[in-house]
Amino acid sequence: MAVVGFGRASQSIVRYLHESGIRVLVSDIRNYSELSPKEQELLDKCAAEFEGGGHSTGFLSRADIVVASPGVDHRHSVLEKVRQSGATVLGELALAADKFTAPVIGVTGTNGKTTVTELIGSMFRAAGKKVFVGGNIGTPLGDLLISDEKFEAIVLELSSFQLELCGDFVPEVGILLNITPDHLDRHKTLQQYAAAKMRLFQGGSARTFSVINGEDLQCRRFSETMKGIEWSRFGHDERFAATIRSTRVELQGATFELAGSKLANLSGLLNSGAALLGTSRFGLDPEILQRVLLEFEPGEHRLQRVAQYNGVTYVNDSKATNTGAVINALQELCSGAGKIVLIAGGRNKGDDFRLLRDSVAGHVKRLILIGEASGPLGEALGDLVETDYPATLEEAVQRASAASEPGDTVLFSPACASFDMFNDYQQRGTCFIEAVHQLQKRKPAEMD
Ligand code: UMA
Repeated sequence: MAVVGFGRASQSIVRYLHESGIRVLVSDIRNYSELSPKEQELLDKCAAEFEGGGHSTGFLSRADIVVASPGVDHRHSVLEKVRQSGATVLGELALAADKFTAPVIGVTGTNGKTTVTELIGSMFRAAGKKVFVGGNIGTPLGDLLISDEKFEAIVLELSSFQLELCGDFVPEVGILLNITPDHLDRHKTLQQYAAAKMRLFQGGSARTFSVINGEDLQCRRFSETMKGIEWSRFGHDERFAATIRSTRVELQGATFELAGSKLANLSGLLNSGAALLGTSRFGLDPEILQRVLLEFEPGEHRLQRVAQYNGVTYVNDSKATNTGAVINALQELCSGAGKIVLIAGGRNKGDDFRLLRDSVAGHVKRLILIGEASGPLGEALGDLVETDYPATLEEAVQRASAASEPGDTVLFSPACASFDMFNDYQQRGTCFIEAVHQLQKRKPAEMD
């Protein structure tokens, strides 16, 4: 077998294949000298051969099966040629499809999937069940294949990249949270992006309990194209299986109150509805579920309130890497027209930034744009409000501070990937937080 791309997901797969006694070839665009000492050690131990500095048909077509990392586009010309030479190209989900020993709950959607995956994991844990939580969330699927633990449930956050090469993977429960444009640099069209997400339900409702956001426009549109599936919906409509009323979620005769919790906002309520519906077949105690919902702490870098400084609130939303997430953020924070200074930008993933026009016009008083996408963002939105183009995120925070007044919010919600200036969205968010704390040091001020 061969593995293309030697990142976190594939390193775990390489370890698994080696432990299974399979001879594995590894190909990566990085050279051996560019790998970290830990990666080199793993490669030396587990891989039979390494091809660095790019992928070649000659090297890869020596394998019968080629496993592509999620970040490697399977339409890559070399992979096309490898297919033509008779090899099978698949992703980690396809490799794992017949190896799951516990029910799998797959969670996908453009935004909110990490929160829902974490929430469901917390529900199982609180109910005393041994649960594996992994996938796109960070713990690679290969770790599950290597593990000796006897899990009672498996919760996987699944990206469109993982799903488009998922082979015969069919989960017991599939959850689709929403669809807005993302990763169009790779998928090219919204249809193709949605088609990848919809593969979660390829087993049909006889095999997969199919949970979907009943009020998301694109979810409705694309679910209608899949004939014969009985959808279980969550949303505000009382005919849905899980219904949101004010700060409550109701399903199967039980009511879950979210008031006072970190989930008591629009996306939190929808995410809770999805998690409750997705776990409804496992007989978890409603009292335990209620407690989990009230105590749940969403992860960092998602609408994270960093500080209040001179009456201005600073919010880190570095995980917002697409326009849909930024629209949500502006809607959640909606503190009145023109009260938000928005810092955005980074690496463009093919998004149409004009989708932000209504939200920016409705809520934003100043735009501060950074990174590779600052030009396209400025072209799409610059006529709506005054716009600045600082060179760094630190400078962006200083300009945002100067442009805001008491009662305003400075929101860092990039609408872009982080890789032009940072290693990942976590490092980018941490940089924003540090820059906000630096403001304190520049002038004496009061923090809450
Ligand atoms: N590489 C190649 N050839 C290429 C492209 C990349 O060799 O054409 C190599 C790089 O040199 C590097 C490796 O591939 O060595 C990177 O692999 P990868 O991009 O698949 O990333 P991993 O480190 O394996 O992380 C992946 C997911 N990354 C992507 O899908 C891009 C991680 O999701 C996931 O947490 C991890 O597996 C564990 O399962 C991150 C992500 O950004 C969070 N996901 C996207 C998102 O959420 O929007 C989908």
